[in-house]
Amino acid sequence: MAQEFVNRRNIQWFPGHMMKTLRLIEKDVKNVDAVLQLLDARIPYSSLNPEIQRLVKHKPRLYVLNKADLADPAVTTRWTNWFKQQGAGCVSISSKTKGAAAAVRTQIEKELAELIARREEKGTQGAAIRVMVLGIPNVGKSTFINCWAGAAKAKAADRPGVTRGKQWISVPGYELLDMPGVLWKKFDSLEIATNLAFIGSIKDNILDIEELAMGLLAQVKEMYPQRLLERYKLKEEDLQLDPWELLEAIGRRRGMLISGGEVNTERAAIMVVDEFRASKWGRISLEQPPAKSEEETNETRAL
Ligand SMILES: Nc1nc2c(ncn2[C@@H]2O[C@H](COP(=O)(O)OP(=O)(O)OP(=O)(O)O)[C@@H](O)[C@H]2O)c(=O)[nH]1
Ligand SMILES: [Mg+2]
Repeated sequence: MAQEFVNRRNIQWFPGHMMKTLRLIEKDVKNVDAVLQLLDARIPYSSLNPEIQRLVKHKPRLYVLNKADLADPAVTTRWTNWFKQQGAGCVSISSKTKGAAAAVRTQIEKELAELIARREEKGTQGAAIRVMVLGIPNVGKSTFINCWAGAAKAKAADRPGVTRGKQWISVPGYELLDMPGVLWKKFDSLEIATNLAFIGSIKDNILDIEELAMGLLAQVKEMYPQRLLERYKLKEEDLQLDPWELLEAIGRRRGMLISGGEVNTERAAIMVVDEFRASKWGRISLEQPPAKSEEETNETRAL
């Protein structure tokens, strides 16, 4: 449902610098001990980049569901269990919270127990463990590193494409490698593209903001209808409106009118998307882990 509103035209979301980043990852991954793959807790599956998977598959790795403070906690628990059932290390955190780095470090040390033991044997245990931090744009890689460092060492901001080159950051016992965020060339489905757009991993200026807002409303209306009703003081029957009319109803509620009493749908759309991203609708997960029966029929991305 939501997909039909976004990505109808050919969106150029894979600029040249992302190709460069993939090459950089391929080269530098040889020089690190482990990889942290940051995923967005609201869309763990859609934020799993198959290109990154391919490049780092031989390395010890840990999946980190970041921005868990924005996601539905019950769904996040189901996701971490799902990853563990697949035999993958996984931890959920909010990089805006103290203690996030400690939770990840404990898990890394579990994943790397063998390496650490080998170093102790060789007497090189003093050497810092090198960890590459990877993920899609805007997932919070630099914020996570800053959280670990306890200082704003890497540039971070609320838009995709902030980190432009690699940067090593030293913390006690570790060297962390911050990398630019990267997407992949061909999304498996429109649903994945749409989810990435909703959370702000694709640059907004190449998207149609009204389409984005309508897609989001269509999806959340199915999953968390109550949240929309409460936030925008809508009536139950408003949920029957089509997404364009719903956007208009929300704009009208907020008094976003232009001359002639028409709704300024662009302003309303910007507000809708901003409020979702700022978690004003409450904690929302846009993706659920596959049910057991689906797993057998669906092609699940190998972890
Ligand atoms: N609520 C919440 N916001 C977060 C969290 N982690 C990061 N952010 C916010 O997400 C935005 C993007 O963070 P960055 O650290 O710049 O993301 P990045 O992955 O380094 O992005 P690129 O360098 O563009 O690939 C910033 O506004 C952060 O404050 C989190 O756990 N919870
Ligand atoms: Mg960054």
